[in-house]
Amino acid sequence: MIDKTSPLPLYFQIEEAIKQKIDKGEWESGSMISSEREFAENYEVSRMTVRQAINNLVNDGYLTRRKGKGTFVSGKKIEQKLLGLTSFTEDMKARGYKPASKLVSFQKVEANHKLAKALDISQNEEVYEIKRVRLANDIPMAIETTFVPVQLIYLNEIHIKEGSLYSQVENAGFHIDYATQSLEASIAREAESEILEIAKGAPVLLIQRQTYLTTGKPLEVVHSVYRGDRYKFMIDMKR
Ligand code: 16G
Repeated sequence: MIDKTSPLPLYFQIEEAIKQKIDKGEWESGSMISSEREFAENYEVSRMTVRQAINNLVNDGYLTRRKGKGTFVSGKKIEQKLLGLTSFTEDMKARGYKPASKLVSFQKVEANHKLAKALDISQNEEVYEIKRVRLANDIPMAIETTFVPVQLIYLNEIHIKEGSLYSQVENAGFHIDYATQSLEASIAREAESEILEIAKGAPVLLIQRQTYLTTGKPLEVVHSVYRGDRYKFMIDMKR
């Protein structure tokens, strides 16, 4: 497996060997891999060499380190097309994952100047501030903070906890029309990394969405932090 006479660096050969096992499905996602010491003994290389291979695979998203637990084979990235205006619940169901939310907080707060402007309400008007961890098959995918004007719609905390915001809005007779969304790269801060079960400083995607109803009124402003190792956004382009 490892050819010490090869001009290819040893860490690279180990990396390729591990990648193959993952790609062929011999090592299933979620399973724990051997320790650095075991790898080093098996391959008869130094632990430094093993560490370098594993670090590269963690950075490439093949492996995930969990503090105090070990190193695990990552799940496949969820591919989301940036096409229609869909909700997290719809996106996950469409992919065969079980959507769920952990409600971190649900409260009414006064809108600051910037938020009021974005939601087309007066400053200091009340907005729902909803913080949720969004999960797919019980794995945390994103942290989402949603702001919705209180005057616009009554939101039920239990429903938000157990179900979908968009279905609650639509069941109340509103029609969601369109959204503008931005995506940017960032790194997980300490609190985020704990919630998302990733390392501090791991890559994340910051997504901001502003959604409008068919009446032209803004429905929501949403700030989300998505795991960079789990999410891949796809865009179709035609010339
Ligand atoms: C998605 C939206 C978010 C929306 C939520 C509703 C992104 C980046 N964000 O997470 O703006 O509030 O779906 O989901 O896609 P729900 O209906 O399942 O509560």
